[in-house]
Amino acid sequence: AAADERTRTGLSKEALSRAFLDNLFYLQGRSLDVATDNNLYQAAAFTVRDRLLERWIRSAHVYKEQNARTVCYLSAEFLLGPHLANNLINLGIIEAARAAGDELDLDFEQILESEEEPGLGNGGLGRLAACYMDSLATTQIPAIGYGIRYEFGIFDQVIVDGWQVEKGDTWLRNGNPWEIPRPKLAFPVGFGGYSEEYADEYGVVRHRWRPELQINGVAYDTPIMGYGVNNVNLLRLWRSEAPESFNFGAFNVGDYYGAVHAKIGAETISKVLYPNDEPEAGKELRLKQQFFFVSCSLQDMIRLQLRNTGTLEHFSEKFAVQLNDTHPALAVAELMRLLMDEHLMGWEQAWTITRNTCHFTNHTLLPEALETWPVELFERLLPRHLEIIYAINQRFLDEVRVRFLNDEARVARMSLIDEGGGRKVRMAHLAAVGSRAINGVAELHSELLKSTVMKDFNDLWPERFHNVTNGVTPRRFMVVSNPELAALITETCGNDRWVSDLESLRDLEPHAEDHALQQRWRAVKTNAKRELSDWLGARTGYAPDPESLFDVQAKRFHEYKRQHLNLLHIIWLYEQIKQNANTDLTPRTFIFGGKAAPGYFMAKLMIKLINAVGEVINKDPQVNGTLRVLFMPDFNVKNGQRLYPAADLSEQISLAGKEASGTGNMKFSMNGALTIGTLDGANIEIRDEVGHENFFLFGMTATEVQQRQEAGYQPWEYYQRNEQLRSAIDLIASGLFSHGDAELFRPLTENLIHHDPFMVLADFEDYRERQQEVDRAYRDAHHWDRMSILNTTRMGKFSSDRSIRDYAQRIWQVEPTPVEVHD
Ligand code: 26Q
Repeated sequence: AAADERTRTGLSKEALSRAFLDNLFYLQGRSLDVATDNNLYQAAAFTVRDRLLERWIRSAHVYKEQNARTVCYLSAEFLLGPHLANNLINLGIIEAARAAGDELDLDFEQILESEEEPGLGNGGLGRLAACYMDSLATTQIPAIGYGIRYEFGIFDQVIVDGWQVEKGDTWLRNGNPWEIPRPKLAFPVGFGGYSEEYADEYGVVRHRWRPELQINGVAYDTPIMGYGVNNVNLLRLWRSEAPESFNFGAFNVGDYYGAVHAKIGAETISKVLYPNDEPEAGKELRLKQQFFFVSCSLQDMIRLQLRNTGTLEHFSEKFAVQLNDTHPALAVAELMRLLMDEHLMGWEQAWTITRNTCHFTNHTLLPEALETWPVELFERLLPRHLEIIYAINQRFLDEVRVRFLNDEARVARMSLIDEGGGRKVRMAHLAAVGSRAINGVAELHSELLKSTVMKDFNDLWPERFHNVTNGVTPRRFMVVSNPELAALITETCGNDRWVSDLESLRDLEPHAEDHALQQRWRAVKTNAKRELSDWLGARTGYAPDPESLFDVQAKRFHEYKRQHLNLLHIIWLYEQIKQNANTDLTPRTFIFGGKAAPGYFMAKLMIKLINAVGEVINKDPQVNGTLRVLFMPDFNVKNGQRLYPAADLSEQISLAGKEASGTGNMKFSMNGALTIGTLDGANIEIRDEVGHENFFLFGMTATEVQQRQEAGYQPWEYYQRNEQLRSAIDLIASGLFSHGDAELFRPLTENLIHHDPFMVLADFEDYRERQQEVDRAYRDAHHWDRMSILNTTRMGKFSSDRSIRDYAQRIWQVEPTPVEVHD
């Protein structure tokens, strides 16, 4: 017991409560009676952090001793969400902490609520990186996440008059108790200047880069705790700063304002996260950000390797770099430069190391989302890297010419440089050429990757292509967000093994028929719906009926995700009610959530239309509560955690072939929502796992989509032929939802009728029919509950633990390194 009494490490209720009061007093300068919510939160966070630190040091020590290969996950985004509850769960002390809070008469939930979430990502890709950090620690794989410490993360969304308005995110304003700044751990990063040749002491011709400008990247470390293990991994985010010397230099020549200006320029690099889907995404600052964090991260890895072994010869045996999309693809060129120019290695050896170190994950097939950068910009910002890219390209294209004789068209297609209309560097090609393995994020996506955007590469190197289906962490998305469901599952299983072995939920399957369990399952769901209803009521003025079917679509706004398909169906239902007051409908609450990129006009118009339709329907006495349409403002990790437990139906309705995987689909299903969805991304695999009879399928397949497109798709024909579809579109165009303004939504309706690039009209009828089946199915409570239970129990495959084990075995060739903690 004595060991457990230690103030900074003890896990008992008493130790926690003593540590909490200590931290409140000595770190916040407050006693309980005058503490603010933020004081209480900070004290709690430091109490938990203290307990992570000893395990963290221990892990670092064991990893070094065992000399294990370290996975370095390079990502421009980590969408972490709140830490406190998650760390309490992973440490296994949430109950002790709650009890300590109760004894001090504190509102535990309120303290958890006070945390500002680090929103350092846009959506799926950033959240995936965060789930993978959790699973890497939980599966005991030594790993470092490398990224950017954005001062401003993804914007906060507020809705004003139905429109999205962006507010700056100020997550750091109250300080961040989870990070540890490492001011001494900093690396210089160059920009601009020129590249020169010189002869070394042996007369060997070498290259060096003379940058015009240097800035510093400073490390900020956040410990990432595994669940039920002592492993703690590292998330190392870089903040940009002006080097001290730079300022003094300017002072000496008397250019005070010049020095201040340079300082601001340097600090701008890590200032703000770029939203995706921006029309002008090819911004210079974005390329600077990418190079900045890639260079710092590789320099850090090289430092570690030299410290541990004194040589870089075995670098690729000690580090596996995973490139999260092309955002860190510059790693290929920068690792080559560091090895050759800074560490004097020859080309062949450097190339072998680079190729054995890097691995590349692709997250999209949308042509407009494939990154390219103007050669001119490269020349100006990264002249030496452009040289290296040219040299890689030359060798690579020679290889292509040998394999495919007299096929210059293929050579042009595969080149790292797009020569058509303004020369551009193709980042996906750079990543592919420099990587040992290339993977997509769901079966269908990986197949399409091989047959479309990466076809030529698959012809050349088929053995490099893999699929690793995405997953999400059941810790955050079940245990943290849905504690009542977690408790019911644990009680029914007789243990909580499922939390780190999600496949074991299959043991519950026989209970799906059990009426007593079904009833408790439904009660848990209804409670979650009631909580969400209260929350929405306080924020939007409408508190939906928890007995109604909660139908939820929550994800970034994009035309390919087809929020407007959902909306057309709602309008169609509304018309049914208007035409016949006795229409027999299951009461439904439609809930939307999601942000639109600030410059994406259509996406913002879709948000406005949802709010406009909601305003009319929710106020119409004839609807009489049967239909409700709500928009949850500011969908982020925290708000998602309120949504997933409360959903009955999950909308996964993207046009087949467009959604690489989706991960929200998994979060909903784990929490017992049924899915209405297309055969797209991971939906296909989810349906195969949960059983076709427990999934509402509609729409064209990816192959049918392609055929229809090739045959010349005419949305106008659907509009003319389908009277109900036409009247729904016409209702929008009439101005009914815009106070008579027939112009407001015209860009949307005209686009649907005449272009409809994501084939909303083609899939409408099938979608409507499947929604009718949903309506009927919900009336049979026993049957619905059974399907709901089976959706949860069959989700084992979609734990990110499984994804990480796939990467570990098939891509990285790494083994778990358990960490013991001794008192
Ligand atoms: C690129 C250039 C300039 C500025 C921004 C960007 C940028 C930033 C973020 C481009 C794309 C993203 C994010 C993409 C993303 O989230 N993709 C999603 O990844 C998920 C995880 O694999 C998949 O489940 C989704 O299907 C996919 O859309």
